[in-house]
Amino acid sequence: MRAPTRLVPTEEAFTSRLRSAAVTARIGLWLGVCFAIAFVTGLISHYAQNPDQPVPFPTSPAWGYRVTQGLHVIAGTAAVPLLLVKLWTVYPKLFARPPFGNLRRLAVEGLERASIGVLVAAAVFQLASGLANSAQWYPWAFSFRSTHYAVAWVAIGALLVHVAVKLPVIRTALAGDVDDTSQDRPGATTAGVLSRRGLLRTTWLAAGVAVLATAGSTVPLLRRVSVLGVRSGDGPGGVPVNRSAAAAGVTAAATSASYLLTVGYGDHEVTLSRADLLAMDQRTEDLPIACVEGWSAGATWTGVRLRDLLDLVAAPAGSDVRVESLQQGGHYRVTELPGNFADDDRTLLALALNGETLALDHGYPARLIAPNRPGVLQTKWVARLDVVT
Ligand SMILES: Nc1nc2c(c(=O)[nH]1)N[C@H]1C(S)=C(S)[C@@H](COP(=O)(O)O)O[C@H]1N2
Ligand SMILES: [Mo]
Repeated sequence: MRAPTRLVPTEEAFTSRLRSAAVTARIGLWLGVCFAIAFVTGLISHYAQNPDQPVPFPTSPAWGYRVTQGLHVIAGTAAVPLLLVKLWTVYPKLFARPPFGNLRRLAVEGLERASIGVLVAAAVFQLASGLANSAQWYPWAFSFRSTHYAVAWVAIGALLVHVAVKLPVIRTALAGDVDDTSQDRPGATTAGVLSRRGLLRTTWLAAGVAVLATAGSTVPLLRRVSVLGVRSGDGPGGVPVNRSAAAAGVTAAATSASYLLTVGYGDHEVTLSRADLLAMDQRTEDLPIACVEGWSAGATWTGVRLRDLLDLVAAPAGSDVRVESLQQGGHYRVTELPGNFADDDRTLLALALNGETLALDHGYPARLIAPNRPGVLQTKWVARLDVVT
């Protein structure tokens, strides 16, 4: 007689031997490592973009933000295949019959399921929103940065609870052999061609391919293999362009012959044309530009030291500076440059990039470039510098 077809399967209906605690725990371990790296580097990035820093973000090493942001995106990318396979290994548990007969066990299991629900939702949200952000695709109305930051705490909190609850299972599973059959569920099949080791190897390979396909946006040596890398080297001077002058609506103002930079401190104001800027002492610095969306590029910038411009209005040492763009709207129209960045000898108002006049899309007539600073804060098409303290 045939068993009646059920609308909802039972946990036992999933018979693949590939699903085992041994596999889940091994993938979970690496997923945990990826989430830990992404969490810490994410906190660093959030802090670097915070306008009110109790302790100023350091200006050295100049490549620090480039490395932490690159690691953030690489860890998040590697986590995508790991999370998918891990969810596949455990999703039959969704169909496990809750212990209805035992109220206490029902309550404990209910709580555990709820915490896993929160973890999965937060993890999927972080990876999906992060991936969309690195592809510069914003199919939502909320602020990416504050939401990604808030949900990061939810994800890491739920992850810690999950690890604490599962610790005994994790320890046994990691200590045992992957292909140990003694803990197989009754009815588990070995049908199919893949072994557990094979599944794990395929998973590591998928994570590796995902990283190689995207990491070239940050790691120059990988540029050629990173077919999916966003913004890997297009743009004038070999440096990617994030927002073009046309998109920012600044083309007319930036190419106008009447362009003037204003430097202000209290009621003291100095205005300079691009020719005036070019007549000042020119400095050349090798500084990377590292976008929060994951790409970064090293470049050689030439221009006027920001501190030299502040000296024209006798701004005191350590002054914070408000940097304003010719752009009329947009999030990055105005940024605040903390005193330690303003006073750093390497911080320039750049007029040239890689030996050529700054391209319009890179911020012509003049753009800010400072060491160890998130790309979003490297203001292009600078119109005003105002000393604010
Ligand atoms: N005025 C202004 N400056 C800006 C932006 C902007 O949209 N407007 N984008 C920022 C971002 S997000 C990045 S990553 C860098 C990129 O500089 P690039 O396009 O010259 O590479 O510029 C920054 N400066
Ligand atoms: Mo950016």
